[in-house]
This record gives sequence, C-alpha cells and structure tokens, in this order.
Amino acid sequence: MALMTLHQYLVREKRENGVPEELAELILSVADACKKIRSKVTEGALAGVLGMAGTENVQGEDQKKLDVISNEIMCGANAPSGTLSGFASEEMTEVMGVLSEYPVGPYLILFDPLDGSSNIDINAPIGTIFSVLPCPGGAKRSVTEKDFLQPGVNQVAAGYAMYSTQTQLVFTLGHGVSAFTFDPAVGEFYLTREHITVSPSTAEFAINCSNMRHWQKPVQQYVKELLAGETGPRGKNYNMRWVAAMIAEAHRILSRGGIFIYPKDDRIPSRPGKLRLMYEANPMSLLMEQAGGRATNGLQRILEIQPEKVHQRVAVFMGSSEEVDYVTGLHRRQD
Ligand code: FBP
Ligand code: AFP
Repeated sequence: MALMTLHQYLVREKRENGVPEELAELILSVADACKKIRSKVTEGALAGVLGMAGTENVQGEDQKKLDVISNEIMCGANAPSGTLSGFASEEMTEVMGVLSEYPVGPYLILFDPLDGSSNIDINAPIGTIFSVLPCPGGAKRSVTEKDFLQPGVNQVAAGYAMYSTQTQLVFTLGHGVSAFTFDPAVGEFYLTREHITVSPSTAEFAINCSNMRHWQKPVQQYVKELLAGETGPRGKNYNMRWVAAMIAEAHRILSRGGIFIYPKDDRIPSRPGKLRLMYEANPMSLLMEQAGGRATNGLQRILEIQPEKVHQRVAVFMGSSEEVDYVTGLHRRQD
C-alpha cells in the first residue's frame, strides 16, 4: 500500500479528530521550514553554513551560523502562513508579532530552531523543536511575552524534526504521536510510524556523567543504583547513551524506550536546569506523555509548570514511566 503523505495525514486528522484547518496549515509550514533547514544541514561546508556566527543569543551562548540561519528559516516560512499571531525562539531575545504585511492567525509558535548545536560541525544528529499554543483572545496584531506564558498542558501541537541518517518529522496534535520520514527524491514527508508508545520499563539511560560531582543527592543516588547493575538495588544491568542533542535522545526513547535526564546541578546554583522550559522541555514532555511516557522536573509534571519567562530553564527527567516515577520518587522523599 502507498504511504500516506503528511498532507493526506492532516486531511484525515481534520476529518476524524477535528483538527482545525489553521493548525493543519501551520504544521505544513513548519514542515516546509524543516525541509529548508535540512537542505542547509545536508550541504554543510558546501553551503558555507558551518562554524560560528560571531554573535551571542539571549542565554549568552555563542551562536553557530546554522542556529542563525535556521531561526531565519523558521520565521520566514511560518510568518506568511496566516495561522500565527507571534513567535518566540531560543535565538531571539524578545517575542515577536507577525509583520503587518501578513494576516494573523489564532496560534503562537515557540521553537528551538537548531537543537544540539555542538553536533553541527561534527556531522552528528541535530534538530528543530517546536511548540504551538493558542493565542489568548484569538488572532491579534500585537503580542507580548505574557501571551506566551502558558503551561505546557495548553499546547495544541508539539514536535521536532531530526536531521540525521534520515530526516524525520515527529509531532502530536493531541491524539497520539506520529512520525514522518522525508523522501528527498520526492520532497515529501511520508507517515512511517503511528500510535508511537514509550515502553514503561527500560534498561537504558542518558545523562551527561561528566557533571556527576555537581548533581544533587537524588540524582547521584539514582545513577549509582543504575551503575550497580544486576546485583544492585534495581536488579538489572543498564546501558548508557549520550548524543548531546535532546532531540536525538527523545527520538531514541520514542523508538525503544529509555530515560533522559538533564538535572539541576551546582555549577550554576541559581539555574534550575540547562534546558529551556517553553521550547525544549514542554514540547518533548507533551510527546512523551502522548506516547504513554512521563516527564517531570524531579518533583512535578513539567507540563503543569506555570512559566514566568519565555526563556526560563528547567530540570528534565523524561521517558519510560517506571524510571521517571522512580527517580521522581527519590526527589520527593528528599524534599
Ligand atoms: P542547544 O539548544 O544550545 O543546542 O543546547 C541544548 C542541548 O544540546 C541539549 O539538546 C542537550 O541535551 C544538551 O544541550 C547537551 O549538553 P551537554 O553539553 O551537557 O552535553
Ligand atoms: P555495532 O557495529 O554492532 O553497532 O557496534 C559498534 C559500536 O556501535 C561502536 O561504534 C561503539 O563505540 C560501540 O558499539 C558502543 O557500544 P556501547 O556504548 O553499547 O558500549
């Protein structure tokens, strides 16, 4: 049987699950942006897109050329769609309204245009993460940061594109998680996995162990128990992976289970974690929950956190429910 295109899938979602026309349009324009980013990523040095941009983002991080290019592509491809009232991006200090030359729509989009920046120049997996929120009060011309400060449970869509051996687009519209593989010969995304589930149990974990000495006690204890293997308290041997791009860790978990952790640590005591709540943790948490997994900050469900700033950070424990529940339990007992 012929594979279903992204467009056909969205037609079906509109008909069977009542997905609004404008949301389907927005997903198509995100997919177009991801195709363009993929093209730059794939050409690499041939397109002159590797290396540093010589600028810093709002988090004080040095921007790579591809961070900046991907941000321009995400803004440029989605602004004219008529589905949005505003944007927020890891690479932009302030939230932005849609230019007056374009019609406005009922949604806000937040994105990390290029996740896993340290992987760009080494030709390892990277991706684009996006989150879609309703615009309070409906479509409007001027948006403020306050409009964006909604908990992750309000997301009407979330997902990512991953640029690796294949380019895949994975998203949820609130009715499960589906994955699409890009066929470069045709220029189309095709549905290749539907009803994705995260297995409740796993023997695979992902955490940057070089920071072990900086972790808080519950994380130290948890990883010590995993490393103790089958004779330890968890009674089995665990394997470890670290791709240094959350997108790839999430994709692995959605493929074969696992737990991904980026905890708070004492390198910067005032920082609650490294990852950004609104355009990294929230979209991934929605995907995990839609696939039957979990996502907490160690104490509470990430999707229920009320954001105070668009660029705020959060600790992340996400993936297979048995592991996330276990490590969350260790934190709660300590609290
Ligand atoms: P960027 O969005 O700046 O690329 O950083 C986020 C991130 O790459 C995550 O995707 C990843 O899990 C983490 O940083 C890796 O950090 P570390 O330097 O500890 O390996
Ligand atoms: P395969 O060729 O069977 O995939 O295994 C080789 C390899 O992937 C190698 O490239 C890695 O360094 C190593 O296995 C990783 O193994 P663990 O992380 O599971 O120890």
